[in-house]
Amino acid sequence: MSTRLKKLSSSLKKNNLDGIIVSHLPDIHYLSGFSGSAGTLFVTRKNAYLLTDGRYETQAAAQVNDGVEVLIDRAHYTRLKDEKLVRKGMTLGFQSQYVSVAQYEGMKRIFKKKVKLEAGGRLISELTAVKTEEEVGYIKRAANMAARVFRDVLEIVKPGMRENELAAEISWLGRSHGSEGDAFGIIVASGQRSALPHGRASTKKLKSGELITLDFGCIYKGFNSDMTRTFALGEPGDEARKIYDIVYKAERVGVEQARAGMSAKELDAVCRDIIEDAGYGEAFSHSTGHGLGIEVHEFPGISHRSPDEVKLREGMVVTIEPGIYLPGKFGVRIEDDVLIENGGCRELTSASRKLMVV
Ligand SMILES: [Mn+2]
Repeated sequence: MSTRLKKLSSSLKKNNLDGIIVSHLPDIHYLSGFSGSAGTLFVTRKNAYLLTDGRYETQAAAQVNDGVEVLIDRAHYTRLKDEKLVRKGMTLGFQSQYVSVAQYEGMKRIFKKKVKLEAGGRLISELTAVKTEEEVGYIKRAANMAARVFRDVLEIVKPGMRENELAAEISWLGRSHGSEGDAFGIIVASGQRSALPHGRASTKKLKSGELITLDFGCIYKGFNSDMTRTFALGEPGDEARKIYDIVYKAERVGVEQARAGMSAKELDAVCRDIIEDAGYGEAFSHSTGHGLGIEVHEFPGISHRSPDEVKLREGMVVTIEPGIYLPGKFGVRIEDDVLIENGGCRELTSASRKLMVV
């Protein structure tokens, strides 16, 4: 068994589970090595089985890690029962946050009352949240690609270009620097659209004097980076500079303060307090950040709504991304990725975060 599977097995034991049914594809990839688009992974305290269909027979055999047995069958739960891998009296975890109602009803129908099903998704999200040195290296590499893309963008961006043309350039540049793809739908939000926290690139043309917010990420070995920069196309004016300074200060204080042992809620408050004290609390309408790794949004959320018991742990990679959005005017956000360490954090994003005027 791989180290990742061994860690999951020992947490099954701690949580009195005999096994766990993994349905979420990024988690299946992380745990088994299989990257296909259909599958179920069943992990017990000693073994792991990947169920997938005939389309993936060759790929699954080539990709799975040592100790994962591949079963080719379209009827995943029935096969688990028929092979007696799922047996009477077992207590099994499942990923309640990802399983559809139809899948859940299928599990109940096929396993009948013989098996007890418990929500166990937390076991996997806590496992993927803490990165190994090697995994941090992958995210760092993806973050470096994004930083290079940003430098390139500043060279080519000009008034008259459409937001979606710039998004296409970002995607192309990312891949040309080695990215496996876009980490998520690229955000290019210019002028008044920059007041939309999630303004996907549109057909709007960029104009001189506007602020432009870019939010995008690269992927290396399945691990994502996530970076936001707001820059100005020509002199943006005093109000924009003032708002930029507040967001910059909030982001920098967040990076200075982030460390293992602090709660996610405390880190959110460190950034939020700066923005509230400046009088823009209402204009910071989202949480401060999120875990980052095999998915762009992972456990833990860095939010004012995070439960007190969610603490930052050494080895977690999180984003810090405060913003201020003034509808009808403009918005500013700065986002960096950091590795949580004891006593502090290490920045993984290398792009300049001063206000760039191009
Ligand atoms: Mn983000």
